[in-house]
Amino acid sequence: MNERLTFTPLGPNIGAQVSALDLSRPLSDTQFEQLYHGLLRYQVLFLRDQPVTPEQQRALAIRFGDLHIHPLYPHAEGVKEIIELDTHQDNPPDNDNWHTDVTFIQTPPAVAVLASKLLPESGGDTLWSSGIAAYEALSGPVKQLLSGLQAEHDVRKSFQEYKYRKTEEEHQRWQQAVAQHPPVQHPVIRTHPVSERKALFVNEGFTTRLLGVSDKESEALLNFLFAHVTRPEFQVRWRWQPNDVAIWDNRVTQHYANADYYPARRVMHRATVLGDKPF
Ligand SMILES: O=C(O)CCC(=O)C(=O)O
Ligand SMILES: [Fe+2]
Repeated sequence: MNERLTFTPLGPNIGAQVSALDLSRPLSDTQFEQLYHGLLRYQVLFLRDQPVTPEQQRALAIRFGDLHIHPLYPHAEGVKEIIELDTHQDNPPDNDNWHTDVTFIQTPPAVAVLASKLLPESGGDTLWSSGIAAYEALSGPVKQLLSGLQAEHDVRKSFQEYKYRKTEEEHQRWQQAVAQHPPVQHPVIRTHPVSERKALFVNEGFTTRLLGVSDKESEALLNFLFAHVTRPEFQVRWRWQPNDVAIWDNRVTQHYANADYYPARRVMHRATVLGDKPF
């Protein structure tokens, strides 16, 4: 059997479409190796026509490592490792900012697998930006300055209290999540543990401040970096069709879920693979 996967790059810096793979079946070791290699190289991979069940999505994601269970997002029925992002009239999206998933924990996710289940007629694209390309585009002196810095990441920056007051139970869940997730510190520039490539690792979603500098310096530098990662040169934009799957390397990318379709409904399923402590 021919097990060669085909990767079609979607741009020079980030993104490739993968063909000749059926994600509903267990991947062979050869297939998984090629997929993982492709992920390291392209940072985000896209596959069309993959109507995976939550169980199949979990089985695929777990090949990459242990799965994270989100403290706040609801999960797909019967599968607690699959987040259900169901945005509608009473639940507006909250991923419409540039972020890297779950950087508010000591070991942020290495990989995420996202499947489109129900889409608006148009809109709802997702954009990814390469932290590697963003880092490489910086000048030498700025790279050097940032390389010595640590940043604080806080769950409360994206999951703001006012949004979690619909019921007493919801508010309690929020309070518990916050109590269990005190702010953490990560390097501003991280090194990929496998490819050893360097990437910018601050994100507007969760990064609150740079440590060891003044508040004004922190604010100015972070604002520059948050704007820098949004440059189209570092990005790929995906127009979803039903049953697409995106797999991204969450160690070196950030993404933005475009919220231009509201109040139409959009349903996505995400599996999140735990990673290592960034260095
Ligand atoms: O719904 C999307 O397109 C992406 C949502 C998101 O930020 C995520 O799944 O991590
Ligand atoms: Fe996300």
